[in-house]
Amino acid sequence: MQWLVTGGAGFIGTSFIRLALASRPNLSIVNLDNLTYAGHRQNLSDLEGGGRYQFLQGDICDPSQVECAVALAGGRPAAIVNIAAESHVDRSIASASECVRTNVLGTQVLLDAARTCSASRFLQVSTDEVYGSLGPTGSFHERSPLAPNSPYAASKAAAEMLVRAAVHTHGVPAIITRGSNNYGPFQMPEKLIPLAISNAEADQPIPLYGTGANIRNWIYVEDHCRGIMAALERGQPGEVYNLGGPDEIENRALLARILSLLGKPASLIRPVPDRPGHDFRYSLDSTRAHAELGWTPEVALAEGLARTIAWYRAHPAWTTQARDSHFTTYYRAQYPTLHSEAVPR
Ligand code: NAD
Ligand code: TDX
Repeated sequence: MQWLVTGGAGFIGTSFIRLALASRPNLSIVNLDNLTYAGHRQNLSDLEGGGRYQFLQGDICDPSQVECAVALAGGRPAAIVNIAAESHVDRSIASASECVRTNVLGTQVLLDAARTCSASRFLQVSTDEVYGSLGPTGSFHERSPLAPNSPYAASKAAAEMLVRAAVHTHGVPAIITRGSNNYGPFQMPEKLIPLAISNAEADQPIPLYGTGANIRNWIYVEDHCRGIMAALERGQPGEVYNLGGPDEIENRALLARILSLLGKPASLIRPVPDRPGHDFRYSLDSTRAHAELGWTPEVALAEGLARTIAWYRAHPAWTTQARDSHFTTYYRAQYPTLHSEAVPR
């Protein structure tokens, strides 16, 4: 059995490919990834040459490169799993065009390919951000209205609409999963948890947007990947499944916890201007995935944070190459008030 996975050199894609190959002995995977700043081929380089994993550098927006990937995956892959995206809300606020190109056009190109090659399944990895923002109570369920607030969230919602249209019009057997905030190994230090860990380890200030009262629903990346597998293998085409983590926490409390685990002072937390349009709270009701897919997240925040910190401590070279000169340019522009204080390495 062959699958085509996109974005496998990124954070979630790396974890997904490892999990899928480890748990399905007859599976082989082609990973199509164009290696943006967020893609790291070396994450999976130990799998190359082993006969079950092939890396192809290519753009999901380019139909001919997608065609090559489909051919490499045997011409009719059992599944196309679209994990590739421009995934960072702050970058989408600074400039939306790349996000729209990859997340919207790229999804359509892949849907066209799925239709042409008659792939048995198409899975679109989406996000809780398509629902917009919650107040202090309640949770989003799959029938909640979509009300995306950032350019990133809007591009992911647009991609979902194209998936829906492909199912409805062309009968593409596509499934959508909506995951909550992921954390774990291999996450780019532009995102809150790895940014906090890597800055704190270097005794550098950690930016906290606004009051820090915003709440996120955290899921350990391997739990999310098990959910994607469950939806792919047991989900119904045309359906949507929420994959929410077990814990919700305010950003300021999360940073305090991370600093305490690292043995670093809370004084490293530095309030910075709020993110424009900052969603207050996300919370997913995953009853459907529990009932219909038999999926439930297993890693609580305390355990997941301990594992994540241990991973970053064991892989300083990975963080150093992720925080390259491109990252430093981004960091200076994103946090001008912190930059005058220090530029973390
Ligand atoms: P990431 O930024 O770490 O990785 C994205 C990967 O996609 C990179 O390897 C990059 O090189 C690749 N890519 C980008 N543009 C491409 C293109 N045009 N062609 C081919 N490859 C391209 O992202 P992530 O955090 O691993 O997120 C993966 C997916 O999961 C995204 O679709 C995202 O919307 C979704 N998601 C993420 C989270 C989260 O908390 N990180 C939560 C829910 C859903
Ligand atoms: O420096 C920061 N300071 C800060 O307070 C950063 C980078 C973030 N934050 C806040 C903003 C959010 O409330 O922390 C929270 C988490 O921020 P991010 O890590 O940027 O994640 P978020 O914006 O919630 O989006 C993530 O979850 C949903 C992923 O990046 C998306 O790809 C996914 O779809």
